[in-house]
This record gives sequence, structure tokens and C-alpha cells, in this order.
Amino acid sequence: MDQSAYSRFGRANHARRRLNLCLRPTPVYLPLLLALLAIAFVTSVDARAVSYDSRDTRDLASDEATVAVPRADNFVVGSIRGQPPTTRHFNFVVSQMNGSPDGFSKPMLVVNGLFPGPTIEANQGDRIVVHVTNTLSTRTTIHWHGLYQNGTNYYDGTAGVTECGIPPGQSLTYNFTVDDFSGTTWWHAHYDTQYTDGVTGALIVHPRKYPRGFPTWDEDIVVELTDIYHAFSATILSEYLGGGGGPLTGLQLETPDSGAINGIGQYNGSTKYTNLNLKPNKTYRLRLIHTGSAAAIRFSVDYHALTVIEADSTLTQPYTVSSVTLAVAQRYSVLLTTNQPAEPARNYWMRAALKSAVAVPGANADIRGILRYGSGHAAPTAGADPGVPGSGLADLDVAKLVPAAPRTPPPATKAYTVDFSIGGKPDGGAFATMNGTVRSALCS
Ligand SMILES: [Cu+2]
Repeated sequence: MDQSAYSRFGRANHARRRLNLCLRPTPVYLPLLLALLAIAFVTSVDARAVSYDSRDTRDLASDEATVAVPRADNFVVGSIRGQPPTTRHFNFVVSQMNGSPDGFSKPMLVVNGLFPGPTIEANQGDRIVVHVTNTLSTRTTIHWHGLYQNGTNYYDGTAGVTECGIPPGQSLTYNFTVDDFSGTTWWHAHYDTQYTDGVTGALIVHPRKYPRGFPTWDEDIVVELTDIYHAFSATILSEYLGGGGGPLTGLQLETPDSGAINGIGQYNGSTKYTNLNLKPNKTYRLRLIHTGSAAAIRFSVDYHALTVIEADSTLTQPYTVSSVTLAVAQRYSVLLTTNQPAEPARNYWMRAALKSAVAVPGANADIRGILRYGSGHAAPTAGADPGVPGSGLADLDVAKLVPAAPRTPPPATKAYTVDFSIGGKPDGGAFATMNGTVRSALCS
């Protein structure tokens, strides 16, 4: 992505607001296999030390017509670190299903019936092969956010730029190496606004090695943060480009109804939460990924310091903060140690606060999950965010991030000027331009 070719939202009078859209798919014949895998996942939850209480008891086989939250294993990475280079195969089937990540049922576009979609995990030097089948009635593509695709740009998955999209009912096998890239990123549909409806997932590439003296951790967990819109994104887009027509206008169109942490959020008083069941006195690497579409998200864990060690796939010098705010498509890895006594049950709120410029009736910007390392299942007692009392820590200041292994860029041999702007159309919609021109799509 693509910070970013065009804006789904934003009008002439708020050109400063940039919508970073990134988009995604999976297997038609897989529901039974998924159910079997789900059973395997359940049995391994304790060993993995992470579970999702709100969904773990569901029987996927009886409910395959609706979107499921992936099992805990989908969010635990690191077991493949250090393996010899190999080819890793994935099957993605993109389909439309109803889902209710925040308790509100809505049509979604998903991969393999899951939201978030399957995590792709590899080591630097591996080849990644993803067989994508499109069961939608529109074209789709999958984009691998941040990968360089040096020599394989036709597998970049950017519809209208490097491909025309996978036609309905057809498939494409993406096949590329991750030799020059490592770190935390994500994949998403990159056709129209499809990813806003759910076609997203984590993409984790372990580096061959870490810099000397780099911090270490006991477990490695993916935390996918998103905003959620109850309207289908195509509807929002048409209202936006048409300058309105629906009940919401302007900034309201880019104000989410709610959000989710690893596929579970809250709306209208619902009380299902993502649960990270951790062990006490351990250090966890949390790989925060903003897979949403417009609202920035402020992530924090009550009473816990967060030590940033990675920003957008670049390792950083450790920098300890009280919260991290992510814009769309940004990623941060933070270290968190489970050693706080403040809550009697040792259960703490993870908070994903959505930052929107205007209000939408009924919207919930206070999205939470629970991080547990005590013995009980009592909910955390904290109401308002207590921060990290007595620590003197501040929120992340991106200007203070320093690469762990700085590199000097080569000198430029030629300079080009490119002016980016987002401007309004007479009818109220907006387009982004480069040097005053709007991109003509490769295919329409
Ligand atoms: Cu992207």
C-alpha cells in the first residue's frame, strides 16, 4: 500500500486526510479441512499459551456459513524461526459471507471463511506460493504489503497497476521469494475497497539474524487492529465518490462504527473480547498491525510499558513508551513483560482507541481485548485508561525512532519532482493526483 493512490474518503476541505487503502481471498473446498484444523488448534491452545475464550468453544462445522475468528495458532508465530530455506504453500479462497466481528452482522469478504485471514509466516530466504481462488462476482487481487517484488512485480497484486485482477471463478498462484525483506507486515485485497470488508491477514518474515545485542522475547504474538464499517465498502465508496446521497456525508463516511483486535470488537454494548492468555513474568513480542481503512488507532495495555523494537518492518533501537498510535497499514513490534500487580486478578485491558475527527451516532471508538496472566477469569476492573502510573512514560514520538542497524542510502544520480495532492471534484468526491494527473488504470 500504497500510501496511497486515491482516497476512499476525504473531500476538498480535508485534503490533509489521506485514506490508505490496502485490499484480499481463499479455498472453496476447504470448509471441512478448516473444521478439522480448528479441532487440532483447540487441542494445542494451552501449549501455545494464547486463547480466545469468546470463540474457542464454537463448532465451526455447524456454522461454516458465517465468518469465523481464527484459532489462537493463527496469531502465534516464531516456531519456524531458524529453519532452512524452503517453499511455503498456502491456499486462499476469497468469498463473501456474513460475519459479525463486533456483534453486528454484515456482509464481509474474507479468505478461507476467516477474519482476520490466515497468517503467512516465513523465514528470510523462503519462497512463498499462494494459490488464490476468487469466488466473488467481481475481480480480486492479493497484495503483499511492503514486499519489494524485485523481479516478480507481476505478483505484486496491485489491480490496475501490475495485473487486471483475478476474474470471478478463476484463480492465480502468486509465487515469490522473500530474500530481501524481513519483518512484520500484512497482505490484503487490492481491488477497489475489498479489503475494508475483511480480506486482510498478517505476513511475518523472520530475519536471518538480528543485530548483535538486540532484545529477545519468550513468545511472539500477532495483534491485528482494525476499524470496522457496518456498510459494505462498495456502498461507502459510491456515496463518497458521488458526493453523498446516503445518511452520512463527508468525514462521517470515514468514521468507523467500531473496531476489532484480532477479529473481535465491541458495538452496542457487546462484551466479547479477544483474550490473550499469557504466562506471568515472561516477555512477549506483540506485532501490532493496522489492517484498517481510515481511523488511526492508539494501542495500549493498562499499567504496562511497551518497548518498541520494530517500525514498519525496520528494527529499531528499543524505545519504551506508554502507547503506540498506528495509522492505516503501519506496524510496530512492542515488547511487554507480564509482571504487573495492579489488577487483583492479573487481567488487563488492551485498548485500541479509534481516532476519528467527527462522531457517528452509535459508533464505538473504545475497542478492547483482555490480556490475562493470572489464575482467574475476572474481567479487568479499570474503567478509564489508567496509563502506566508512576512510569513517567510518554506516548510514542515517531521522531525518536532510531534504526537498530542504520544504513546510508546511496547518493542520487538523478532527481525527479513529484507533487502529490488530494483535491475535490465539483460533485464533492475527491481524487488523488501526481503532478496534477490522475492515474489511468491499466484495465477498467
Ligand atoms: Cu498495502
